[in-house]
Amino acid sequence: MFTCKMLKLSANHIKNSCGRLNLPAYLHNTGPCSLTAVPKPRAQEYDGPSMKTECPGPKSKELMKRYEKSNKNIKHVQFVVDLASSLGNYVVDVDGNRMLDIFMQISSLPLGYNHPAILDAMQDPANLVTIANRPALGVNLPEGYPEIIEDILIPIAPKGLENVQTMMCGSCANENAMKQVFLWYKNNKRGGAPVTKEEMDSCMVNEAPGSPQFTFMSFNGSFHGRTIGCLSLTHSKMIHKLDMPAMDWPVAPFPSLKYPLDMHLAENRAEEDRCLAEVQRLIDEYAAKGRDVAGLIVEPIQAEGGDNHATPYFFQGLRNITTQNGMGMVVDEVQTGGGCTGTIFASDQWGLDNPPDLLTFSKKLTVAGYFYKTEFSPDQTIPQAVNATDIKGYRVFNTWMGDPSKMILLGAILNTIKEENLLENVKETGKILNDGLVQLQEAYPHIFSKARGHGTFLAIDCTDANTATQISTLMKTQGVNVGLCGAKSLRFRPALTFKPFHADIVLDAFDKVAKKL
Ligand code: PSZ
Repeated sequence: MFTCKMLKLSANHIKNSCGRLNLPAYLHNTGPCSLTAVPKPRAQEYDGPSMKTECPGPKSKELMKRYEKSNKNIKHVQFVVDLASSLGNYVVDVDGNRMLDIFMQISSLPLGYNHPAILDAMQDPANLVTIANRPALGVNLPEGYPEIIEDILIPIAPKGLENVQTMMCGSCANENAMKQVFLWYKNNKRGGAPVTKEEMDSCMVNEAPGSPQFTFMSFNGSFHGRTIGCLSLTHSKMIHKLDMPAMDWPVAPFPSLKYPLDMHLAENRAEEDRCLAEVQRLIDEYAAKGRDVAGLIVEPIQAEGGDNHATPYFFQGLRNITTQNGMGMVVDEVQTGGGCTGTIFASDQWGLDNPPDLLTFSKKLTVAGYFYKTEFSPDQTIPQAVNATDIKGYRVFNTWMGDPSKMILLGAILNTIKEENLLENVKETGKILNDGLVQLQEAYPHIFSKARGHGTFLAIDCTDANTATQISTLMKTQGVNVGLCGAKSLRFRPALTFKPFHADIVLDAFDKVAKKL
């Protein structure tokens, strides 16, 4: 059954809301269905949410049980998606429930479901060979790949970060960005001295000096991934970390600001100064223990941790401190990147003269990886005066090192962002949604507070964790799929194609839910 459906999809047959299989929905305005034509973009979309059962419904529950026979790690699955029927901003589940999706696969679908530009790219015969043959990019570079990188990724590179390394996921990008900082840091310390035999021997048994006692700084409330290395940088929820060994690395306070930001300027400035002072104090404390802090990693907005904001002043401060202490600075734009804050990267809005050294991405950019300054390139940090064949290259490496087929998707996504003026749309719709959330918290101050964000990357706090969970469940009964983050926040992560009329549907649903509480 499953294979059959996937084949149908790859043959570009999308099952429309009537359950018929026919030509792609966006080519036909099929009368009896509740698909309405939207003049631009080409894609049609449903005319609103439609709930048929509770969510998860009986079919979802049955399929989840079946899946559990072969995978005992599914307690977090919320419902089973009918991908073929999902379209644009609407996710459809196997019970026929159609929800306006403002969580979008954990903030990772930039154009919503089955966008024609993506379907077209996937079925373009010119792309077939790239989709069919996944190369090991580190050893057998496919002809045409350098041009793909130059044409697609380099044009969105942040100023000053002229190199890019693709990877497989956000955690994988952060792991390798961190590695590049450690290599750079050690190279600077070595100052051209040759690698010693002791270093080469000791690294093989995880001991210093070959495995240095360097540390990496991160912030309270951060999320940078769940792999063993990244987990020591992650501090948003206990459940991510419980029972896992962790490195003794410094964890600095992230500013706890008052919202709206522009009404608490003096207090917020003092709080950011307090955190910056603590960053420097921790660097000194660790250095005194012989545990140099080689770099730090920070999210522009702490997303999983509860949409915690800091101002450009704070990030400028971090840039100054890292430069003064000879440290690398990594900005994690895995969740903030891809246009949802109104610019391709949120850090584009900081206006730093000296940009961060590395910037990681994944999610909405579909391809994962990081941009980096040339001085942080692994090939520039090869130690001198050792047998060159032992160390040359090969320091940041794995089997795939990315996925060219996903680059095709990214090309279609970036073209669409431009053609459909989606960054402007994000700003416009974001303002409407944010204004609506502010009105909501004024109308229901006992339930909602702290509406905040940039573009459509928005959040609002609820009274407590239980209320937040209850509201997200009730929102589903109204046909809106909204995500949670932090201790008691609801987060908005719609597609870039989310329009003002979608925002009205969401705000209306919130109003209905709030009245019920
Ligand atoms: O619970 C989880 O494991 C989740 S839920 C959402 C994420 C993880 N986000 C992934 C993420 C991120 O938001 C930031 C800022 N940095 C790194 C990551 C890790 O990316 P993936 O999941 O692709 O490894």
